[in-house]
Amino acid sequence: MRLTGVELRQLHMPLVAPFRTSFGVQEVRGVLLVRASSAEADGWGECVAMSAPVYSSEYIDSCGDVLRRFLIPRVLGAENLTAVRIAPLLSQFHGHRMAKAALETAVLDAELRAAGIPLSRELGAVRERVACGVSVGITDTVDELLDVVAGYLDAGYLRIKLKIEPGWDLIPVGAVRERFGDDLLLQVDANTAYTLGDAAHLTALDQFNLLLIEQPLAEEDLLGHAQLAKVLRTPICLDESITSARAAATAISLGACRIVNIKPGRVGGLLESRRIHDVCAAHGVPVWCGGMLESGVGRAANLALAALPGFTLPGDTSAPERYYHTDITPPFRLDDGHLDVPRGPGIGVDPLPELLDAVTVSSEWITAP
Ligand code: OSB
Ligand code: MG
Repeated sequence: MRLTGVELRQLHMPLVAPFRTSFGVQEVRGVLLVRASSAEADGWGECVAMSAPVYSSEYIDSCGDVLRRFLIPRVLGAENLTAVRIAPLLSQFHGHRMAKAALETAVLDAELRAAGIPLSRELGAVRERVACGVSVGITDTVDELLDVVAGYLDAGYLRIKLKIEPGWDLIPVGAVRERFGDDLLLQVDANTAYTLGDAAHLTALDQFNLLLIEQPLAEEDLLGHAQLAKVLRTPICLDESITSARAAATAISLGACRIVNIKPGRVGGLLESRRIHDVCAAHGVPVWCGGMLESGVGRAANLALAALPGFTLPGDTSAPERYYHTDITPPFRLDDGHLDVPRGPGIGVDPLPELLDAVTVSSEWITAP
């Protein structure tokens, strides 16, 4: 395949409700979509970076800049381009994994569409539908949290993840456990809001029989997580810290985590995600598919990944209406707590032009000189 051009499209998608985490409140999802165009087919990739560098160091405009200046020009010139060649072609450029992931996914989608192969099959999926959980933001009151959780359980979600931070942890988590009972699959996500000095406080979470606590400490603090793991009964799951298969191997050997959240955007793409899946499987470490409030384009790719055999825990692959009044693709429907893995070639869904245009704030094409 030879790329004829790449489109960078910025979207503005209002969320159905503000989403509050330990790193801030989000009311609108800015989305950067990448379209890779070739004579055979076009492909789509969603960049998961947010508007500000509050989850990781990347943000939408940094991704747009590095894609425009460095990543796309390198890939546009290449003959016989395939998705597996993207990472080696871009290895000279350090970091910027979310930007690289979006470009790799767009090229992989174009390549698979041209060949008529579904992404799930290409990755090695073993399931046709995926068990779904939902990530619940911090609310103003515990009563409000209980109502929100009740609504998601009514909708059929199989697992609840509560966002926590210092001052919003033992009381809300205890209230949810008490109200919904011991059988509820419940976990928490701190998004790096604690320090090792909070270890004694965090051990009080052990009484709630959580599936896991996600990323209590800083992204770089693998040793801290290993220390914390010695005093916590609740398994530690890493999100922000797992930036590559190498990072996953290091974290597992240090004893920093017993479970891994895989987000293709954070780790540089679907191919690296599969390597992380394989490293974890080899160590007997369960994985689950995280989310970044994706539109239908990113969600479709996440569902294909989540269908791999090592994804044994329900992920944050929620249905579109949990995020948006209108998505840009035909909506995935939650059925008995599951979403179907798309079956069509590539990511298996197409953005609908009218819906896409309605939320587009800018578009630019980068073409070979
Ligand atoms: O830490 O998993 C996270 C959303 C944005 C950034 C980071 C995270 C999240 C979520 C929601 O928890 C995941 C989703 O439902 O897409
Ligand atoms: Mg997380």
